[in-house]
Amino acid sequence: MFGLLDGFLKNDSISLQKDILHHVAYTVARSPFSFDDFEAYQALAHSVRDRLIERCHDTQIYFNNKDPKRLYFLSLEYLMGRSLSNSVINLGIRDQYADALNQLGFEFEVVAEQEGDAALGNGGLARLSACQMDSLATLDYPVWGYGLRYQYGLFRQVIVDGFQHEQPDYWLNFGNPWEIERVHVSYTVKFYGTVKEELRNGENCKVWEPGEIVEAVAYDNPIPGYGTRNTITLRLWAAKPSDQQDMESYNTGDYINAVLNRHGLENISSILYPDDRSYQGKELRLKQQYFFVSASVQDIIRRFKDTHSNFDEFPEKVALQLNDTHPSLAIAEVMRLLVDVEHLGWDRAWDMVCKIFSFTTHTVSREGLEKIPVDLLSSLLPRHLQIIYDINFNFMEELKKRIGLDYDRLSRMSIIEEGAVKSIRMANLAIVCSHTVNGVSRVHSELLKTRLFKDFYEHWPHKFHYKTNGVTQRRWIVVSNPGLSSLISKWLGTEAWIRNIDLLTVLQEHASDPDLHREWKMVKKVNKMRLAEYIEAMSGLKVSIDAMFDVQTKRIHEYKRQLLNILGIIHRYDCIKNMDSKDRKRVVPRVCIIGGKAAPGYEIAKKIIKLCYAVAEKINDDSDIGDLLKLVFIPDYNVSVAELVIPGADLSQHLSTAGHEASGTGSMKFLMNGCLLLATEDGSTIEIIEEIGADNMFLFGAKLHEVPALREEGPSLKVPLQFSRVVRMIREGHFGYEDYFKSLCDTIEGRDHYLLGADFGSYLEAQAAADKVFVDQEKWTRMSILSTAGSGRFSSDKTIEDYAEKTWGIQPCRCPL
Ligand code: 26V
Repeated sequence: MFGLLDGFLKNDSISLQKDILHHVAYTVARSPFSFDDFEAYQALAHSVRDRLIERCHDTQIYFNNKDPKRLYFLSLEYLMGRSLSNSVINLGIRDQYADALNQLGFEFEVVAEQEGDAALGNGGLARLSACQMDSLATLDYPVWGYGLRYQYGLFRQVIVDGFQHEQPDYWLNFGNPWEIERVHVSYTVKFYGTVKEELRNGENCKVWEPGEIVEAVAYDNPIPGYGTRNTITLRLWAAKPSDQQDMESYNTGDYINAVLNRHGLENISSILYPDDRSYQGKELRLKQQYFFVSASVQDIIRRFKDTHSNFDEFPEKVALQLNDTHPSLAIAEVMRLLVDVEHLGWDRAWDMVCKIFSFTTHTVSREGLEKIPVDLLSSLLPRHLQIIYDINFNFMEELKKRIGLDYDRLSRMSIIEEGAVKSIRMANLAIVCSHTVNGVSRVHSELLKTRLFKDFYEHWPHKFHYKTNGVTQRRWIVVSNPGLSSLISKWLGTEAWIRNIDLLTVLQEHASDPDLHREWKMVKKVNKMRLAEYIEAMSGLKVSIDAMFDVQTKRIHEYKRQLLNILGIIHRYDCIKNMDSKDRKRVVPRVCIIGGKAAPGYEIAKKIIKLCYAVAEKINDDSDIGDLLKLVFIPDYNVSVAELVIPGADLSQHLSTAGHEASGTGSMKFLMNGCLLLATEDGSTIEIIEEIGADNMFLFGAKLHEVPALREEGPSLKVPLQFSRVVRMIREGHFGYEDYFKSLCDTIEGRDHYLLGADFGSYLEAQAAADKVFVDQEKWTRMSILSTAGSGRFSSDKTIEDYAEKTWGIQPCRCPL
């Protein structure tokens, strides 16, 4: 049948116009003679969707015929942002669509602006998953992504009087043309109940009789690769009431209550947890994790069994990637299905588990490691608790043989943590059962070996690998910075860098070419104008595009030290105020831009946002200061706002206290866009230095090995006078709200765990160095070109090739064009 349709969807501008009008009339149900921008977006999206479906289908048929080893990427979070521009660019038909829309009286950019963000994740980990999916598709790997279809994405940040308020993001309100509902792809997921032992065929079997059953329904989101027909699938699960669950209630005649009771079950996939710091042992969160994992594993086993009559080849055909510990229950679920349902026997199942799982951790600190209270697991998933106990028992026995009765070590490595609240250490479970463990930058991977998982590294050195995160140049240059994209293609004489990022280094040869400089500065100027317009529309503040646009956008965390940035801005303000008019002429004008969300329960982070507003109000209203300094907080920072902000930045700040940022991927996006970095030597910055050289950026702050001694000194540490002065200004009410900000000041003048005082001096020096270079525009532009030219190592294409070869053992499987 599909053969008949082959070639049916044409991509010339006339066919696309017809197609859009067809969708206006029959999908959106509006008159093709009169529709607005949003309706045009809907019709356009459906037209693109048709093409995605075609390719998705071909890709799956091809994969099924070839039956390669597949990767299954398990992540509880994906920050996809918008899909329209990315899809048409990857499909290679953006210009044709732009033409078609033009003919219909619409502008592509305006129509694309109608789309809302898909924000099914918190921050770094979630956006990384999205970048990696783009690379996996582009590089033709046979992959399925799995996740949860939250009905409410990450909260919308609304600022009222400088305070953050959270509003629900009911993103499905306006429909979602990018997903395909698969009503027939569904699995039952069980919760609660008891485990009984039964004798079957002379063998003792565990039978789990659940107390609750929920249905998981698949929603497929096509992910098109660039320059390939391959389009892979991100399958997200939604919870629906299960008919099985209600049978009994219906039979007892309580029809009304039986129907009403169904609704609660949908809540499992309803809300994304917005705190990316602490695990609170919440039952709903655990339910979400298991729900998503169980449906995914059932789907994976079903797909394998479609083409295999036994499990002999399972480890050769299946790789399961754990994106942090959140999906680690997949380990116990695979064991349960293989042992209890497929009756493979424990040893054989265990052997397979050890061959298929790999684990990436995105966390630096011990406090950031996920733990599940045993009591909770025992009530929600009694059979899985047994399985985890059994895995741990075997592991402990094996360990004793190797290290003897070193009880301290045994208890540190145990999957079970004894203590006031007996818990499962999910990272230990993931390490014990995975063949490969990695961090997300080199220094992070080293820290895992020397600190966080030292015992495990000593036991299994071969399991520990090193990976560096990356971001996709398709989204972060081609989609978000079309001006720069064309410029790069022009100077390289090819668009091949969009698939082969190594080519970017050719820009180095032109780094001093005055023609390139002129064009490069022009692109930046246009991007800054776009950003300035956004700032004015959003806040009413007019900013000068001749000023240096200095940006810090990321989740608000104490360790990311937005507070250090604000203190630096207060210092700058204070200096300008005290200058005479002659000196003021030498000041480099700045527009300081800060953006990011604070977790709803994170009081200090919320105070930092309020402080930013308070300081901004003072500075921006001060006629004495004019264009020399402006401060603006961009509310509701998300993927599409990032696409606007990053290309317009001159300087970006990455200020984490050394040893706290596992990697950091924002810096890579800024780097690709020719933005200079002001940063500490932490996470991926260390590798960025290796690529572009320390003299191409502004580095400051304590290094990793210096941090412990500085912390040791505590409040007795000598801090610069300027630091005490700016903190005093806050305390004394220069920006109002002195009572509210008192605790903020206390944290940095007390224990100062994140070393703001210790790093303040060198931070100001780095800022001064940035000012100095900005005056020398030729030097600045050269550094900017070299930043882009050196960003190739941080393409997620590189990361994915590395994982494919060294961790997953998968090969490209390219669907013929
Ligand atoms: C933790 C929690 C805990 C409570 C429930 C919700 C939730 C969601 C996520 C997390 C873990 C967040 C970890 C994370 O995003 N890490 C970041 O990962 C980036 C990609 O590897 C990396 O660049 C950042 O340095 C790292 O902080």
